[in-house]
Amino acid sequence: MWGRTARRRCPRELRRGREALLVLLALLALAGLGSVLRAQRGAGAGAAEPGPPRTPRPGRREPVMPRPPVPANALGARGEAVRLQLQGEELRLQEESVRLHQINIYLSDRISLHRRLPERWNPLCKEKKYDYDNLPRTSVIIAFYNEAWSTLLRTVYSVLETSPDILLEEVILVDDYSDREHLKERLANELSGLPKVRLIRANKREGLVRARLLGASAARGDVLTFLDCHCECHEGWLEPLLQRIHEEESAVVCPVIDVIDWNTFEYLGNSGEPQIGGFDWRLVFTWHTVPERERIRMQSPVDVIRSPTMAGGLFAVSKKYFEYLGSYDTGMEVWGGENLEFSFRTRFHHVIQADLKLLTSGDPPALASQSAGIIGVSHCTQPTHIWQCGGVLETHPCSHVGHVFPKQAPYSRNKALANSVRAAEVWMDEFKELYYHRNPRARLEPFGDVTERKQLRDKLQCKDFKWFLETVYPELHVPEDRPGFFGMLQNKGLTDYCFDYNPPDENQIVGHQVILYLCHGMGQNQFFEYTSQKEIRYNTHQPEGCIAVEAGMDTLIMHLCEETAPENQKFILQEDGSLFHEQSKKCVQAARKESSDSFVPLLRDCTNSDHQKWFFKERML
Ligand code: LR7
Ligand code: MN
Repeated sequence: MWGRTARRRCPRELRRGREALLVLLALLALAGLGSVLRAQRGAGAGAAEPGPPRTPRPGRREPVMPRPPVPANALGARGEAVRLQLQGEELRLQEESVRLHQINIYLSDRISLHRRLPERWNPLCKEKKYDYDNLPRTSVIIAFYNEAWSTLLRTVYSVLETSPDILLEEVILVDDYSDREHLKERLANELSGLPKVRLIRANKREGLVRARLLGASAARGDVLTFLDCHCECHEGWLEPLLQRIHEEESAVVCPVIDVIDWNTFEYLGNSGEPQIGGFDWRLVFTWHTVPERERIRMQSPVDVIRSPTMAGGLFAVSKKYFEYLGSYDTGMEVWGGENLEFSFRTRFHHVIQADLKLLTSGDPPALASQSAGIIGVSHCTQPTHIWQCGGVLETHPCSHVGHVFPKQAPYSRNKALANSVRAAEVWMDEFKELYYHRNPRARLEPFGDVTERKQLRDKLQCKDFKWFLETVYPELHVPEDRPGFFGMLQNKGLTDYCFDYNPPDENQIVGHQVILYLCHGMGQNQFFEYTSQKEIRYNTHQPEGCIAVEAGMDTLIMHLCEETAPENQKFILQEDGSLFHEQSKKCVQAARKESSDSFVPLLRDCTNSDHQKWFFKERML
């Protein structure tokens, strides 16, 4: 890889010049469309007013802009990994760009804004036919805050160069009060030369929720398609989303989110089965494989996949349905929480009767067309059947969009907690306690007023969270949290030492040893639940871990929990506080780890020592 990328490097000026020439050629090619495009140009600073209702007009199926040729040997031209071999000042600049953006912008700036992406779709997707002339048109809304030039512009170009002209109403960029120089005049100028692109600027930092809503309120399309500002759309990404909303107006449809590496700009992801969204009891979004029940429901691998939740950044929704559902909670600041809040809300309206029918009739296509005819936002104010207003959240396997996942958060996300609390308070009923148990700090977080959101929930006659868990997300284990049997698991002999589990990789939680650490009372990695099945569950994360003892060993190791607890995962917490491992007939003891100052729980012959006594404590205080 190193050798290959080294060969692909070319002097910056030369490459820049070549790219500029290509862009110029492309623009000349566009000149024939001049009048149409000029009529649609609306870029410029200042808040845009919602335009007049659009009149149907003919359009082309070709992308809004042709993609200028990019030499195959240009850096990262086909989405492959690039690792620049830099020294001295260049290396320093690269590192500085990573510090500032948490993305290797030094490299991004050297990769074409018009690059091609490797095929990432299931071959069956190519056989799909779309009803171009009747599909709704979409406004693509991209909110940005202090984004780097090349990642932002690559997003815009990739939308224009992959979206059929006939389907794209406009691209609305919402500047969320950025303070970087390149996003001021220079950006406005650049965008004013692009067809269908509008720029709106917030007058203060709004956070992504209200920034997106600024865009939505100016949007003229029938469908709102939200994207983050560091995306690359794959060819054919838009049609499946719009086709689905055309079929069912209450469908909220996400593309498959492919990963663009923050350091090499490699376009990752595969054409296999996409993952769906869930969450853990800290209200952190998680990815899951498609459950069996959903695979049975799907007619083919290129059918939409229902998903309990979405990641949040990339989705399409009918504008009317979005408004009907109460758009977003405008009390949410900066970042976080809105994705689960929106997912809960959408799915609370999920078509449960349809599911039941489906089970009895076994005829999903008929059902789909039937509901497509009846479900309409206009019917929703006075539902005669619950499912008339049913919403559904889906991922379309034929729509792929890449997203740069930064190295770490580039700006403070300290509002995320309050945002999650708002979602929990409005939508989770008594289940919010399970969240608070696992994140005691959340209980203390000021979250503002949610009266209006609760009223919205009443008005829409939403189902409750119990229904959501049982119907939409049955895979999620619902903790029992019996009083006295959850929280920190503290030792009596050692002062202030608790069970602690810190897997090096959050996505790979099994296989590591449980240790003892000073009790911190913050839930999270010191939170355990003792279940009536006698498991000690580590269930702040997904998938959940259960403490096990491997044959002949004396250490406590995290395994995945199972449907029924296997013998090596069973512990009896006895009245006197001893923690008895049934299979080995031994007791858990707080012991010093060999040749170190740290402590671990180990299996030992049972004694009366306080080092073998344990008790659960919910909080520090
Ligand atoms: O104050 C802000 N104002 C903004 O306009 C903060 C952010 N933003 C913009 C920002 O420039 C970007 O375009 O909002 C967008 C999202 O912010 P990111 O890119 O920092 O968020 P993220 O990609 O880390 O986080 C994911 O979760 C968020 C929860 O609030 C949002 O829903 C993001 O859109 C979402 N991103 C995705 O779903 C892409 C896939 C990531 C995953 C999993
Ligand atoms: Mn993002």
